[in-house]
Amino acid sequence: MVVASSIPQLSSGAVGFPIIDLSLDRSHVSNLMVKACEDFGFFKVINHGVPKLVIDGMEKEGLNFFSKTDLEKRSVGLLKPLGYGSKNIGFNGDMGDVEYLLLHANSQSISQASKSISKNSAQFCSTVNYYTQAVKKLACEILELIAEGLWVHDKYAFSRYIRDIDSDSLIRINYYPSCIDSAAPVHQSHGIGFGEHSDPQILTILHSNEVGGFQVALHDGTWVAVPPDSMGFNVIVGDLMQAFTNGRFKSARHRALANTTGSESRISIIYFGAPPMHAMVYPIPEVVKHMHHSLYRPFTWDEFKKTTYSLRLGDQRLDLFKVL
Ligand code: GA4
Repeated sequence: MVVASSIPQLSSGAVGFPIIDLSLDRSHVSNLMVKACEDFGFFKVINHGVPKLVIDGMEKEGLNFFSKTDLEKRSVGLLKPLGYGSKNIGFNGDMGDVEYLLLHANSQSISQASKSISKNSAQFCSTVNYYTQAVKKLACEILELIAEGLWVHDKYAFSRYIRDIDSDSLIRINYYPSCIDSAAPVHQSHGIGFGEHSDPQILTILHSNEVGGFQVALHDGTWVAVPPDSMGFNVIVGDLMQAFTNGRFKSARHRALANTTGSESRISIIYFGAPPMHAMVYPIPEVVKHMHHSLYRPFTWDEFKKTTYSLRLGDQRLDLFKVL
């Protein structure tokens, strides 16, 4: 079978990120995913099977919402932490030049939220549901491929958490206004759209339009720009995946720069795959076996999420769960 991944050299000479073609041989793809998770905690998938129509529809609903007046957008409510937000990220003083909609990824919550988000709430609701279902399916496929690549006996060891009816997965639309539309002077936003952080969940699936600004840090801390590609999805290892794999995978630190030069707005749509609140998280025995001891103590997602929200965006929250 043809090689399913490439690690392109960037013109600067820096290493680019793996691109994994999901239409190719399954066992090869699963090995490449494990390698990408180990080396970068990040990769891009192409030929992912999510219809363009579904992505375009979601993006259109997002742009439609963000083009509304401040008053209209605020009427959605800042549901702490779900709902509409502008500039404030979390509760501890983090800020960025970004507007966002943050929703629970289950159809009941989407339907409820739709009523205050769009005049055509039925259409908004079905568009967001279609997108969420398609991306959740992709996330499950990726998690099952990773389980296979890790030789974990139970192929559903990770995906069962986000397949669970009570999964706490989220869907987020981030809107980074063009410098022309941005209300914040550049000196105020410090050039940051969404500051450096790792995602606390299991796995993140990020789509963006053709506007750049997204960056991922290598393990040595070097920041690398991810070229925008509206045909692909970016896959980001979250903190819980780092815990499940006993640190064999590291959650990828990433950030979005504010749009300081371009005349186009950047929009990204992000699915965060998370377990139910009371699910226990601990390093899986098959991985620990090769490493002799667990790096992290068992904890619930509820406990981890509470810790996450008590800290700053860029904090290394998983360190607090290490076995001493
Ligand atoms: C980062 C990943 C998701 O966007 C998010 C974010 C959450 C928020 O914006 O409300 C957090 C951030 C994220 C991590 C640290 C805390 C919580 C803002 C913040 C300062 C929805 C999530 O789950 O964690």
